[in-house]
Amino acid sequence: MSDPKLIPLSEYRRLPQTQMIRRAEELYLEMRRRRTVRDFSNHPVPKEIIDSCLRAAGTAPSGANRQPWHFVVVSNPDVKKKIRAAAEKEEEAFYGGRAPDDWLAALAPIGTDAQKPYLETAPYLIVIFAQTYELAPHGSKVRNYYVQESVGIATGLLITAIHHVGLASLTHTPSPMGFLNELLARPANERPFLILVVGYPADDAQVPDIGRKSLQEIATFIE
Ligand code: IYR
Repeated sequence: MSDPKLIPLSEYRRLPQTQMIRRAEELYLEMRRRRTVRDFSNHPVPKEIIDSCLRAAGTAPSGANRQPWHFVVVSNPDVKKKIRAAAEKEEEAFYGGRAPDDWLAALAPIGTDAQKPYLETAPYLIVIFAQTYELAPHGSKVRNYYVQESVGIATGLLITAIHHVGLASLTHTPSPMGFLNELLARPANERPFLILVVGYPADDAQVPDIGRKSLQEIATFIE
């Protein structure tokens, strides 16, 4: 029989309904202002801000509470330069023929190409790794559960936290990105999930003129 240790839900705060409605709307209006940015300033960002955002990300729910994520925060210019060089090499192959035509057509409105200067300009690259398994003390593999989902949720919280503090981010997924294990000396049980580029937007930053689906398009209500 399982015998979990249960404790009271003491952190929960129940809010009056009027406040709930206001907070729901306010959060939506705030999140609506988030844009994925590709023009970054090199203006420094205090590390303690990144620490707190990572702590927020680490509160994410995860399969069997394994918390199968690891965040490598890169601010070292030499390491950023190496990541940029390796990522651009993959992107050149992607844009130069590896990507199918439909994928390139889908990216056209966003205007991306193989050049990734922001990987050096932005003060932080947060490289997110997914731990597909753990090693038990005697060395045998212990599998994790719902790893992609768990790390995706943690990444969503991180993006939200970064936006909440007034910074911009970019989700970057060079493909393949196995080079990140080698460059960052991460073990074989970790797979690169994505690179989150973090910093202030450049003063003259521009973003694609694209919109978001309406509530009617993204949700169905069965009452
Ligand atoms: N990784 C490439 C291609 C790319 C793919 C998708 I899907 C995007 O939404 C954006 C870019 C790049 O970073 O350019």
